[in-house]
Amino acid sequence: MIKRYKYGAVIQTDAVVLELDETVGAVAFLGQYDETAQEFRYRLDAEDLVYGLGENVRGINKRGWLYESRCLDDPHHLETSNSLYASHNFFMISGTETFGVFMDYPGIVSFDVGYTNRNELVIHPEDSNFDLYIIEGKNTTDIVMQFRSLIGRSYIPPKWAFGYQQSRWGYMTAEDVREVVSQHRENHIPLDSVYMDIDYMERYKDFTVDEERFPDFKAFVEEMKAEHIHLVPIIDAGVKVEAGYPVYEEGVEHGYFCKNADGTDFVAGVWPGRVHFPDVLNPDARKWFGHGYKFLLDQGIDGFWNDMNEPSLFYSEEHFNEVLDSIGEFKGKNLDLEAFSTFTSMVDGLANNRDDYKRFYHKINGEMVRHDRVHNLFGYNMTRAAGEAFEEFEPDKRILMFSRSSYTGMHRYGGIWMGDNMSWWGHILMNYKMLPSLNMMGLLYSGCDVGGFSGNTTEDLVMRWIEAAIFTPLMRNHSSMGTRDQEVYRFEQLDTFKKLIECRYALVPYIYSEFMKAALTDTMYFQPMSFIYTEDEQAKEVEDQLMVGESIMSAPIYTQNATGRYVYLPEEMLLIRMRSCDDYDTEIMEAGHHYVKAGTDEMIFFLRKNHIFPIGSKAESIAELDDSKVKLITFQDQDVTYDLYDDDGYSTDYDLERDITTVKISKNGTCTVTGSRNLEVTVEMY
Ligand code: MIG
Repeated sequence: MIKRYKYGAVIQTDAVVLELDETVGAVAFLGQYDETAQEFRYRLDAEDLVYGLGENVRGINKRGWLYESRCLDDPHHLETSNSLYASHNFFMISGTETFGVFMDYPGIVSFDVGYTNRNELVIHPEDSNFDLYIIEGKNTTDIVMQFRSLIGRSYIPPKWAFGYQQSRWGYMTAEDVREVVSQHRENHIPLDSVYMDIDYMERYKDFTVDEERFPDFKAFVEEMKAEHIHLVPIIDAGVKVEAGYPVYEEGVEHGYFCKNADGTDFVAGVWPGRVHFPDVLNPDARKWFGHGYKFLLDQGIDGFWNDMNEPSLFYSEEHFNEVLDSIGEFKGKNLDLEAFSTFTSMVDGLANNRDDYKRFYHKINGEMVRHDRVHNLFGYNMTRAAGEAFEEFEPDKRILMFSRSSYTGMHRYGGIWMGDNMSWWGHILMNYKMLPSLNMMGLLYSGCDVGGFSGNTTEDLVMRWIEAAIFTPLMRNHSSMGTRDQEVYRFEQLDTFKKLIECRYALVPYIYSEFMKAALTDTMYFQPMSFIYTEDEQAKEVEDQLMVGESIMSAPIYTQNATGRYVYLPEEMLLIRMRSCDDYDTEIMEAGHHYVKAGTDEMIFFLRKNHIFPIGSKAESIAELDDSKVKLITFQDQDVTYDLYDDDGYSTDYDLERDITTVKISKNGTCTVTGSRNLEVTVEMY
């Protein structure tokens, strides 16, 4: 049951798709909103767990930290960060009372989850205009499903986006991209796409391609398609200020950019230098910006990633000038600690300064709304611009789209990646823990920069990270300019990398099936163990193992030089230790704590008892995947069934009933297959 409470004059966020009547009176569970302090307070009992808040640092259980929903470009996020790139204001309390809360509010809001007082949760928005939804349900799974039905169905990418993907900021020319592709193809390392970072554009101008570095782009896209490679260009939020550049000229002419208080176009600095921000909160401007993607669609492009859309500001022109004016005062000064830090913070404070959010405006329903009031909606609406354009231009085709920033609602138009992580062992775990929290928000197509974005990586780190990401829908190796190269062919153990990536392709039948079922039934693909083993006290504390779909429990290794790891099994399970698609060993393990060995070239995961795990075979691209046969690995002592979903992978015509093949394996091992597909199966029974 979902109740909606309304406070003040709400600015429509379009997060929610269901229209619910307003409930009046004190809020269920949370009680009275304190208008003066602008907060809700909830007393946490010792055993209460808190789940949710989407993209954020720290644990799956969010207790013990202060989180602030403020979409922020923070490339060096640490355990002490309060905000990351996206804002997701949904959380659940599970314990003495079990319920979900969605704070539908477009401005900055903080969630103090037992940080100030360890037994208190405080929700504090910057102003008192919001919709609050309280969801009551049987358990966390039920609450998530209700929340998801409230916010609408998740975005579904094309099937090729489940392949292995290679990216790096620094592929400057078509030749560089060709080299990456041929290294993979010649070494038979599977690959489905190569990303194009900002350097493909003419001086960082959206919807342009540099003709010198990427001559005859359309033909190049074709050439890559012939190799089963999809090129995925980046689109940035800022539009370069440059006379004669059509996107700039059109935006100015129609008033489609964000404005200063005096009605002139707001100037910020980002990649291209001075830019204007397209006012994607204004439907006309959004439509116009979305139409920009057509330039690339027309050249055969079928995937994009949206960047810098928090929006990230290197500086605002106004603030920059203020700093320049005051900086002169420091000339000849004897800087003590205080003066020195004042000086450095003036310069450091130029980027992503909160005060800059008060300098510009959006046009919403004909009214000028200051940016700070709607800050968290920008990335969502940039991606929505693209999504609405895809519906218009390619209604029957799935286009890959994921964004860096988001707010609830954006999950209907694209997925997200987790932004700029570091090549740190600790970030394998940090990113892994975010997966179930993102799934709760409907962000099913997500993943992180495998191998780490900033800092120099190492061969073993990339290898362990690939293993950790083996079930992640978005599996993209990406790194920053200036860091050590980390395409897998750069390393000595190339053959091991090849085998591990082949495993990914063999797992795609399961990954895709579970992903699609989660998307079409508003459920989660990655779940905390405690969502399944609800009565298991120990499971509530496990933060480095996840349930993946209905059959698998994953347990990645994320420490340097480890030759194995501790795992907790809430029930008897089948260990699968995999080196390649056809080289793995298995072991039935009883419930409890174990130390499981796994060399750097091996990954481990577990099959739940009385569940079926379908695996396919290796392929060098998704297009070449043989979907006519699967091997069913089963560990059972009773009759079991599995619904294997598959479809054409490219069209938007999905049908849960039609596209399911049901396999049933009886206790004595006989297997029956029902459904419209001709599926050849072999059974490997334990
Ligand atoms: O300020 O386009 O998160 O993935 O490679 C850096 C260059 C801008 C940030 C993205 C990253 C991308 C990089 N971008």
